[in-house]
Amino acid sequence: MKSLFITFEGTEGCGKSTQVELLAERLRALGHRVRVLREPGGTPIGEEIRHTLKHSKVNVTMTYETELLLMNASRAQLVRETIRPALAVGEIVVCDRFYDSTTAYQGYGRGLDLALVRSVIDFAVGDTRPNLTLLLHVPPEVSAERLQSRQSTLPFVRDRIEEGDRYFFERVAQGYEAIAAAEPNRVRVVSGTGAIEVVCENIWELVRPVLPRIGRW
Ligand code: Z5A
Repeated sequence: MKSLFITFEGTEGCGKSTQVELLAERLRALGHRVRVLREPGGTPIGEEIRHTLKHSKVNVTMTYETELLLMNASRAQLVRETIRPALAVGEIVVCDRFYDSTTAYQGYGRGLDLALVRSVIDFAVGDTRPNLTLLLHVPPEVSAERLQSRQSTLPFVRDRIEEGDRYFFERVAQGYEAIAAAEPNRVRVVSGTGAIEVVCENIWELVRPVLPRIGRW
């Protein structure tokens, strides 16, 4: 039975969530069974961890080490509770962020030792690895502009990770560049600055060749 595991990555406001939904819609229209997930979160336990990481009142004292472990606790649960069972029955799993986010944010952004970060990730995911990772690239000013216009339409909710300074987000962006350079076959960089439909088409060109054939396994 063939399955496919696709992850989306990028800095905030790059358009991941928008493109995850569009891709899932397109795949379902072709008859694929698709599971859309997000990190941190995606399971009841993971969603509680997400709240602790992002919005909880007590998270102001959270250390970077705790952040690393909580991200990967959520991930370990998601991999075993949802991703592996879905892949085992031939579903296409599309996940909004996965372990490259940890390398970029906790490794490059927070400055935690990269070898240590890698070993925590390895423990959390084992051999469950994405077949294809779509890294949406937008310059920081586009990211900031989109987040600002979105925030102006929503009630304010404090998010601890978004409180990082400009240098933190610059390091995260450099981290993504390094990840893409290290694994060019898995990690494909897509410009996220064009119109939503154009980005969607560019993503489709990368996904189409790796799709499992329906009904032929
Ligand atoms: N994190 C971590 O540190 N370590 C980890 O291991 C993991 C995560 C897994 C999760 O936040 C946070 O956790 C994130 C990384 C960290 N922190 N930060 N900062 P999240 O899940 O709440 O949010 P996010 O992943 O950062 O994504 P986002 O901010 O929601 O943005 P997005 O999904 O990339 O973009 P979007 O929601 O699709 O689009 C943003 C807006 O732009 C929206 O109004 C769209 O309508 C608009 N948009 C989208 N595409 C376009 C185009 N092409 N043109 C114009 N406008 C567009």
